[in-house]
Amino acid sequence: MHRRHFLASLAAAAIPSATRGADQPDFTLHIAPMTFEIAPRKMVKTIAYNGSVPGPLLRMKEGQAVTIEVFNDTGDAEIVHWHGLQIPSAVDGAMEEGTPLIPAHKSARYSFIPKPSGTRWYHTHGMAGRNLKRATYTGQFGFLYIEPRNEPGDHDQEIFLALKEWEPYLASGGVDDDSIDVAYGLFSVNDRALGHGEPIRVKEGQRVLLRILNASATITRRIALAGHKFRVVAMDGNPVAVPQEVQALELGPAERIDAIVQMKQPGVWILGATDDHDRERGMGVVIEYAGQSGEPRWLAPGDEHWDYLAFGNAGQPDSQAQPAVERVSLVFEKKFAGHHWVDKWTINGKSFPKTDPIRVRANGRYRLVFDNRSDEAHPVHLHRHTFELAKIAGVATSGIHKDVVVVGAKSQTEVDLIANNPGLTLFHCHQQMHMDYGFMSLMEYV
Ligand SMILES: [Cu+2]
Repeated sequence: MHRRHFLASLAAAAIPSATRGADQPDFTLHIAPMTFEIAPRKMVKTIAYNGSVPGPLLRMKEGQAVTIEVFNDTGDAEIVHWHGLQIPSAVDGAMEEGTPLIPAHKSARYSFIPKPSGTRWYHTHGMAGRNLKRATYTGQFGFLYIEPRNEPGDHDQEIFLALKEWEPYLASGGVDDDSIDVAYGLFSVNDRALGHGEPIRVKEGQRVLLRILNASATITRRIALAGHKFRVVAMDGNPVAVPQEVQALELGPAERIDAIVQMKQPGVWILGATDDHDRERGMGVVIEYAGQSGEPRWLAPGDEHWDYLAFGNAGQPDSQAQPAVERVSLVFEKKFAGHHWVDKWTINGKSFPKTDPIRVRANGRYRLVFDNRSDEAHPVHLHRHTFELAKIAGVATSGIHKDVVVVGAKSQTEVDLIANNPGLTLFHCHQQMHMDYGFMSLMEYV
């Protein structure tokens, strides 16, 4: 049995028109201000795609060319990034790589051949600085799923869940300094706060595939499903070497996890943030078995430690068997900018746009060494490429292919990269505040 079921909000729009002419785009997006009801009489004003949060699910076939027309119906220039796709710089959706901005009240067309298959997403790639009404603080995000040529049909339902915070405001940061950080007033899974949307309806014995995205601008999220375990099958859309059952999932901003849940505990349960404050303010969704009713139950998971290594093979990637692996060291540091001011971030001692470019040769093999000397974790993202995790805090691994990796505080993560997509390539922290204040660099093919 292989039934596809989407949450109602995701099924809207964006179905390619069967009657389109040769010049018609496959998908159309409108960027515009909108208001949605996150809970009864609780409205959130934001900017989103096609009037929905998340934007429409863009479902593509691997290797089959698509054209997406994007109308910018706002008063500011915008840009859309197709996250996790191996496509040319001119359409990737980052102005630093040379993709043009879409001027206010104008449109642009993006044409590319979607690859690789898996759970991808799209989002604005604008800058925000201290203006939290812009960039990834808004509702400008949506799922982009690339169907593989052969999809294994081993689940009964497929559900897309985006985790998101709303009503951002600037607040004083940690205890040790007076840095400025971002805090939020409301939380949701897709467009609804916990308890105020339709539950996910399941039946005992079903295998439910959850495709989960952390669409946060700044927050790393830990989530659990009371009474159940997740079998992690893919990360950032790419199948993992060793699928593994865990009690809780952790996702940095922009990370995706595909996990299968075996429904074998009839009841009404909460899938939500393990952080009580954020879950109680909306970060969760109800899972309801057929024929069950009552108050949704939450049970905190154990304090199992989230570790990428659980999903990889022990030992180095195969690329290590090949000669000419060059090491590229990237040191991340924070520069305290002053009390009640936003910190600056540096890569090898410099902030963007002054950062030194990472120079690679086409088809060269590189070991990128992310050396995080700061006391915060960073979800670093490389555009237009997929890398393989090679070493985490000194422990070798292989078989985990990603486009974002959370580098722990005061820790080193090494990844292997094959430079197989020539063109300017952006590397940055996906924490919007870090990216906007210097944590960014370009990779150049020489
Ligand atoms: Cu960061």
